[in-house]
Amino acid sequence: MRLKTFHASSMVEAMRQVREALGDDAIIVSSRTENGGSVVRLTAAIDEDEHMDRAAHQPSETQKDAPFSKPTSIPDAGEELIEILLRHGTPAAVTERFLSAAAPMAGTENSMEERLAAILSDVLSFKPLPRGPSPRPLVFTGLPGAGKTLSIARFATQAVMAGLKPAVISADTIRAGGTEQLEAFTRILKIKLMTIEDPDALEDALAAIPAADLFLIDTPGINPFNADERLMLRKLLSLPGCDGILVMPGSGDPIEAAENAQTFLDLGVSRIMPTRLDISRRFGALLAATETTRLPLCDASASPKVTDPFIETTPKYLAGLLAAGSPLEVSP
Ligand SMILES: Nc1nc2c(ncn2[C@@H]2O[C@H](COP(=O)(O)OP(=O)(O)OP(=O)(O)O)[C@@H](O)[C@H]2O)c(=O)[nH]1
Ligand SMILES: [Mg+2]
Repeated sequence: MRLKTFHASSMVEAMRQVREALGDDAIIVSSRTENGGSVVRLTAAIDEDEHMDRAAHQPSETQKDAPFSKPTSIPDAGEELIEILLRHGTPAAVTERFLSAAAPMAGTENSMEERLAAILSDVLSFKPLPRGPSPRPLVFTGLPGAGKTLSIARFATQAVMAGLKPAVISADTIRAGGTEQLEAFTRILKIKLMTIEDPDALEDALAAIPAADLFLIDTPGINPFNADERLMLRKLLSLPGCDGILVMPGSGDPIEAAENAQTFLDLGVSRIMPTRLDISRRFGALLAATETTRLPLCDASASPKVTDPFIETTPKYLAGLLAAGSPLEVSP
């Protein structure tokens, strides 16, 4: 699989260049406009080497003459990387960023997985959850059903097992059953669950907690297209010193995941926690969301069981996940 990028003054012209250079079998992997809409940029992929070789050695008359024609061929070393990223449905713009980071590693003896880990550590950032006491309240946010409540219950369980005293507050008091679900866990852990009816009450609720090592705050699932819900979350995340975590399933539509992550970044989150890795096989959404927002990745969830620990998301783990396509085949 090879990728090639074309610049032209119109979509018709760009498509003509793609067909001429790569043939009718080329697949368009992305299109966007640049320079305020005056330049169309198309990235196309082709499986057959001979098309690329022909294009590389014999640039067409159109490519030579067109003012915006600027084909970019991907070095051979990047092919395996492109295949992995395409398999995960990674958007072309994100793929290109990975390829740029891969360029200095071309020709090294390292395995694909080692190179991928180096690229991931270059392009993305990683910031695990606190392992000990932390005064910064952690606010778990995300779309409905993302895994916020389970992650809080898991974190509280791990904290109690480590001899820490977590405080848990739920702001999910509107939805029927929102607090009851969390209370079922806190009761077992002998933690008193506090609830708040509106975002303004959060600061007072925290001040009322006598002593705790960790402060975990559950929030209702947010519809990113609903202004009232966004405002409610913005208020919660305006709590001084808090750390907002975007809890996000690792798979899904990559473009939508990136757009949603950007909305949550604008609302004030500062990390992404991937969930549902055990029931996902294509992780382009995770790559797109983290690369687009530059938000660091924290620990991941790969199980519906509260007693199963989080997995520390490291470049090595993520590289294994992308290469294997399954978290079950990768050790943290
Ligand atoms: N298999 C699997 N299931 C998960 C994982 N994380 C969460 N779940 C399940 O997903 C469902 C939703 O999880 P919740 O923790 O209730 O999600 P939430 O974000 O709190 O949902 P709302 O409060 O309704 O917005 C539950 O059935 C969880 O058991 C995971 O990593 N793997
Ligand atoms: Mg919940």
